[in-house]
Amino acid sequence: MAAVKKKCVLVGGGESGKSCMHEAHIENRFPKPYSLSVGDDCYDCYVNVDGTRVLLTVWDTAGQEDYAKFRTLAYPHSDVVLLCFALDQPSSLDTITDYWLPEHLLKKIDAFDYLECSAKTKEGLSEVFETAARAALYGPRVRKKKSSCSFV
Ligand SMILES: Nc1nc2c(ncn2[C@@H]2O[C@H](COP(=O)(O)OP(=O)(O)O)[C@@H](O)[C@H]2O)c(=O)[nH]1
Ligand SMILES: [Mg+2]
Repeated sequence: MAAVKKKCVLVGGGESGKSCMHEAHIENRFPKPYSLSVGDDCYDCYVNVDGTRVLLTVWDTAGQEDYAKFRTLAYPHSDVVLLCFALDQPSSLDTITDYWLPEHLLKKIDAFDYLECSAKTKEGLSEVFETAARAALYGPRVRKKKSSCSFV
């Protein structure tokens, strides 16, 4: 069965767990020691949703503000953006509305879904990428004029 190609971008502050989530998903291991992402890293994975095989290219970006110009190069043609924050740092959730949505020029969140996962225990991990593929396939719940990209 031919796969439908979709692009997924991970954004969120430095240390929100993006790289661990991405590595736990592809390598099936929790990375250590801590490594700082500086550039964009991307990988392909196949996700089956509702009978459709999706080839999801996932871009892991660097969250630090210093890398904003570099990071935004990853945004064009995204089908879905995963807005990440650390569950054990509630203040990192504020950065979703204060920093990450404005960087995507959106005024309020209209996310396709909200999910929690652990890169360490793998709990909820595959559901994150299944939902990302589903959001990429079906598009935003309410289609915006300037964007056909979904946010999770
Ligand atoms: N307990 C726990 N720690 C995590 C989890 N995911 C990431 N971390 C820790 O959070 C820190 C930042 O993770 P990292 O993936 O590098 O964040 P990034 O900067 O968003 O890519 C590291 O010290 C990780 O060990 C998780 O699911 N559970
Ligand atoms: Mg990282």
